[in-house]
Order: sequence, then C-alpha cells, then structure tokens
Amino acid sequence: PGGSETLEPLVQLKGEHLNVAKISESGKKQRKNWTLMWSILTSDQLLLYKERQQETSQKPGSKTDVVQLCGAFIEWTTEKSSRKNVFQITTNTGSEYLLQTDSYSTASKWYDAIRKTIDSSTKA
Ligand code: I3P
Repeated sequence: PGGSETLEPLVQLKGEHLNVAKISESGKKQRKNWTLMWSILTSDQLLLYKERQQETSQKPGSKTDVVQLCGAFIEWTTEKSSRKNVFQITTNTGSEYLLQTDSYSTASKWYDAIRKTIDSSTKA
C-alpha cells in the first residue's frame, strides 16, 4: 500500500444525463428548476456535474453537487411533477432531489442502483 495514485470512488453506474431538480436544501424549500446533469453513481454518493465528464479525462470537472446516500431515502413520485418517471431522493440532512428521464428503463436502472447503494452505504 501507499502508492501515489489517488483513490478513485468506486463507480457503480457510469455517467449519463438525467434531469435533476433540487427542491429542498437542508429542509428549506427551493424553487423547482430542472437541469440536465451528468450523473455518476459511486459506492456512497451521487455526483452531479453540469458538463459531461470524459472517462479518460485526467482532470475531472468540478462537481456541481454531491448527494450523500448514506441514510438517504428514495421513492417514486407522481405528485411532485407533471413529468413521467420521476423519483425523489431525500438525504439525511433534509435535501430533496427529483430525478427524471423520459426512458422508463433508464429511470428504473438508476432508481434500483441508487436504492441498492443507499441500502449498502447505510448498513456500512
Ligand atoms: C415550474 C416549471 C417546472 C414545473 C413546475 C413549475 O415553473 O414549469 O418544469 O415542474 O411545476 O412551477 P417555473 O419555471 O416558472 O418555476 P414539472 O416540470 O416537474 O411539472 P410545479 O410547480 O407543479 O412543481
């Protein structure tokens, strides 16, 4: 051990564009503003970038937001948006995110992977 390589977070789902709306920050309601975000799921975080990240890139762009999944809660919602395939992530610090994509298979792939990540990082 002790190499000079940086410790990369374990990627569970590679980058993909998802529509994201942060509707609450630390329990404080935010104005809904859907933004297309480049999303990457690691073993305990959902990383959200404004710009698409190149897999070969040496210098990843700055993370626009990091959703901590330990202790978070996820559920499908039909009430919080007129859009289809919307699910909500509530963090243990009271931030709420809506995630959406028109493809049901893509949305459910992310939902299932995030739910598993919440389960495993919360138990850890
Ligand atoms: C919001 C915008 C959102 C919409 C939201 C509107 O208006 O149209 O796309 O959410 O509906 O309030 P504005 O841009 O003026 O803030 P959905 O697309 O998820 O339906 P809502 O108020 O019913 O949440």
